[in-house]
Amino acid sequence: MENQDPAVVDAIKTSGESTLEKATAKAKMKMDQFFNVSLNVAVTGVTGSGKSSFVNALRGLKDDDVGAAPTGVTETTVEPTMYEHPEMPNVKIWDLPGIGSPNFKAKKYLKDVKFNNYDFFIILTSVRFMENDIMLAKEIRKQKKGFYFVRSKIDNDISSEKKKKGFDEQKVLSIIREDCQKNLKELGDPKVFLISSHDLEEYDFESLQNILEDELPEHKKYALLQSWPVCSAASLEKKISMFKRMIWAASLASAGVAVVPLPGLSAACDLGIFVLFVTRCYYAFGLDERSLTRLSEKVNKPHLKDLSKSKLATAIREKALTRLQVSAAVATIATVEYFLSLLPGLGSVAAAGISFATTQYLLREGLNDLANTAREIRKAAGLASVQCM
Ligand SMILES: Nc1nc2c(ncn2[C@@H]2O[C@H](COP(=O)(O)OP(=O)(O)O)[C@@H](O)[C@H]2O)c(=O)[nH]1
Ligand SMILES: [Mg+2]
Repeated sequence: MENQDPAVVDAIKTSGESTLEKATAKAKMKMDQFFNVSLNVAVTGVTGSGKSSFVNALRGLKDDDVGAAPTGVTETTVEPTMYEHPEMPNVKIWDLPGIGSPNFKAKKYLKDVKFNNYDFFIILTSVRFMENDIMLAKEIRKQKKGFYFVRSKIDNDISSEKKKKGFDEQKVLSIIREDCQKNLKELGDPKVFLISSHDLEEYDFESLQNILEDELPEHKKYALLQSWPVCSAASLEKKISMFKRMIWAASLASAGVAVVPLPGLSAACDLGIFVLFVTRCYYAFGLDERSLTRLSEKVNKPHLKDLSKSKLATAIREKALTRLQVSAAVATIATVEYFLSLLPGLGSVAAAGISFATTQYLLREGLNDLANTAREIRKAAGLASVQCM
């Protein structure tokens, strides 16, 4: 170990393993999970409760975007419809059939939709929860799966209440919350999240994200945090911290130091991991064209997306890597040298021969550059910010 690059020794320590070989194997396994673990979210509720709109919102899409789930249509299907996250095919949101029929049988419904395929259920209502919602929740619990109650279309409630004298938003929200919770007592008073699919920055979407993060197993949490839209300054910072915590693994997995562990010697570097890592940051931080356009529209600042001075973000946008799984990234290694040349302080580095320390430096620089760009854009948008961590 004494001969080794101090950066490598540090990474081994962080991995909790005793040797470079073991640390590298663990890093590769971690990165594989980080990029590819599946997350299947089931969205259910009566017809018209806002399921399809919520599915779109979770995928960062507006209802009229290409590839969005059709909304405002009467459901005729009895099969769940699967919608992949646009950039992360490992994350799937399922639009389940409506549960409104008078002779609804929760057990049969769950069997028909193959409940075991989902990590958790979201039960939506746009009014209040009814007998069928409660029956379904009980049955989901029996099957040892998680469920979360969401009261949708809160923006509608707020805008109609706003017209009344003495309007108090917090009061309106607590009345809705209590009204919904009243019906759920027999389930042990589960929390109800008030949400507008048209504006995830408002109301309880962030709390829902926080609860899910607390309750999901670690690797599923990675998929959630990478794929779900940024809904607040704190949610952006959480995403940034998650990527930071992965740097040791991304560096070890891509540097290939196990093959050539001596300092100063170049190693075969799997730059596919580097490209995938920074591209995932780019999408997770909302720096892609679609997210920026949406943000511009929301705050009515059309030039927001021109504000990004990050060359790395621009390069990723130009090379537009989508369908981000490991195999997709590996195919684009040819673009890597171009990315590398954009990062400061490197000069020209042969893409296939850089040291562990350089790989780590590149990942850190790339991550910080994209994180700061995302923070600046939020600031320019006039959205709340938090102290940089
Ligand atoms: N204002 C507002 N309208 C919503 C929201 N969610 C859904 N809608 C509208 O409610 C209607 C029914 O929504 P949809 O997603 O098709 O419901 P589904 O039948 O449960 O899939 C559509 O016209 C949507 O545009 C929301 O959060 N806010
Ligand atoms: Mg629908």
